[in-house]
Amino acid sequence: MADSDDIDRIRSAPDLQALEALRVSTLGKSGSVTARLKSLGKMSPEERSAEAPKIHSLREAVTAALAGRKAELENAELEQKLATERIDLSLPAPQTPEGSVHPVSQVMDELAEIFADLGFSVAEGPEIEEQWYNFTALNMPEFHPARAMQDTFYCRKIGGDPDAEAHVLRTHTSPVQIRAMTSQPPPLRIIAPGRVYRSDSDATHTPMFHQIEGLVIDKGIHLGHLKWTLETFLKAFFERDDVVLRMRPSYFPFTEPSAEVDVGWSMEKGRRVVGGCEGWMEVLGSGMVHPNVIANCGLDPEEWQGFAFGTGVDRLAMLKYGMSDLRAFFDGDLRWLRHYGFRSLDVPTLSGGVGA
Ligand code: 2NL
Repeated sequence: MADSDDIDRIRSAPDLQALEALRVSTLGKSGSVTARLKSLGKMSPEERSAEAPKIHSLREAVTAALAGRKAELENAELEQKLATERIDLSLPAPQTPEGSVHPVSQVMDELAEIFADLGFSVAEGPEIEEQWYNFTALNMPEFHPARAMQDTFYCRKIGGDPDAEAHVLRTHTSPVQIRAMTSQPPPLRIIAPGRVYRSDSDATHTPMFHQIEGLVIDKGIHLGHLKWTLETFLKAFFERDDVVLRMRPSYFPFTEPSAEVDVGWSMEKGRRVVGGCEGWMEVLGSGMVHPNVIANCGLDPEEWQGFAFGTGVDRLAMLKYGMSDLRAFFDGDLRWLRHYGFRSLDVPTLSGGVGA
């Protein structure tokens, strides 16, 4: 016969298994509570109306006690698990596929670090750019050859105003610097690394590549500042003190005077490396910011001067880490990435290069 003893036993069931046994022995097919419910059928109507409420409330009490104890025991089990199953975060991680840092990202980090030491901050801007920032402000008038359709990707907003001037995929990172010059007061020392786009594709050109440009705007800036900055940068980047620079007069619409910068190379162990001067190779374009550009940004060129330079990050990566094919940079070939990639937790120190 089920009674309050059953309820006491349920409340003190030591574990879920014992509790299940008690459920079967009370509410199960041949359980004690079930037996009492069945006995109602054999009772006289008077007896039944006296007994039925007691038996039903007993069944309810047993059911509630079972559910209550079950919740208690399950909670205790969880607490126990939480207390014992701790993860030791200092153990080595399980073997998982490991990615690598692309040489372009690595070189951009190295460049940011070198120029941070020289007091430059990193500036960013949109890759879909207005023509004014990409061309006009940079002293490239409407019919300048660099604006020709074959070099520039033009784009329009779908559903946008068809009469509005088209945007372009930025063809260099200079518009980032124009944005900096028009949005913050001088003096300015910034580098602008990032993706740029030109409609050009062959063995040595990809339609997307990476550029880094630098810009200084201050009072009394001259070519000497430019040459010292580039020499200091190239020595740090190639990790050699014997980096020799040669500046050749050149032309860019946004600088006057303009200079192309060559570095000396020499043969070491059958390979051409930067340093010494057995020959020259071009690494940078540079110059004094054109007075028109300074004026276009709302500054007085009599008061403010500056220098600027630009180069291809992909080419710098190839030179430093000895890759020969530009196209492999953007193939996403895992074997190439494993070979030339950098460990994700490697700090971009300057000691991992071929010059080390
Ligand atoms: C190259 C040459 C260069 C600049 C970029 C620049 C930017 C502003 C004003 C004036 Cl906002 N100049 N940038 C100047 C000279 C050369 O890049 O060969 N790039 C791959």
